[in-house]
Amino acid sequence: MNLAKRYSQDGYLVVQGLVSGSELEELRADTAAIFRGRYRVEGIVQADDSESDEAVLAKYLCIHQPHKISEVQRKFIHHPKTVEVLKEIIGPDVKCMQSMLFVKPAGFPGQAWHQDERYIPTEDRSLTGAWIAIDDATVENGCLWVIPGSHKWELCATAPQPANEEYDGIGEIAIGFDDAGAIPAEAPSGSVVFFNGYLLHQSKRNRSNGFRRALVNHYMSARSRLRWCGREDYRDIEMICGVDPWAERGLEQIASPWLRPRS
Ligand SMILES: O=C(O)CCC(=O)C(=O)O
Repeated sequence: MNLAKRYSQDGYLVVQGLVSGSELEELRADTAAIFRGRYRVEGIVQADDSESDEAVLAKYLCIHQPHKISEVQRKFIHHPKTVEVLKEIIGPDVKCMQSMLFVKPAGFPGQAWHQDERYIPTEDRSLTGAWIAIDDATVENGCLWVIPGSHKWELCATAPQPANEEYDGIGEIAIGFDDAGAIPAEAPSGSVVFFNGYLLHQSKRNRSNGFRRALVNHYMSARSRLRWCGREDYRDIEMICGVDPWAERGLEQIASPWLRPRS
């Protein structure tokens, strides 16, 4: 079965070996640089030379929109092999509106069940996450879990997160669905997990001794508008391939990087 057919059937794909060893090294080095304070980001404390990268990274869960400050992170939004898959599953015209760089150190919590389209709503259900495994992502260290086929459902209701030792306890959890079919999407480093914005997914606490680093970039069809962040059409985008039918609307600078709280 080809990639597009599998994606449309299951709502997600794990494509192994998309990112090379040297590219992963570059991502790891830039991740350390970001959290050591090379780029000025509110909340990131300038690391002392005597502190190891591990000691520095152990303080942080995730930074949103790192491509706004780092050319390395920005380059990975345009990663050619990732873009080839995006063209197959989204179509010829693709734009990107978000990046998130997870460090997820040992003991840090996961993200409760949700559907990304609830928060980043497209007009054509084209929202797609491309989740680059920088480290091997396993059940033990808190990989993604997905419900195959749930991308064909509508948006679920949500409720405030109840106390649960797996999650960060912040914000909402999707409710009113059967999670009996949930499976882990384990991904060796260098894999990319592509998942649809309606797909129910979660991650659990990192119960290993190491980090679970992942760079997640979010894409959608450039043909759809994006009602997001108070805009009728969010135009702080990067065109990835094809044509921007709304180019006459111009581009805006809206997003700046921010740290996701641990709990
Ligand atoms: O990587 C994770 O732990 C969660 C990622 C996620 O939920 C997302 O990208 O929507």
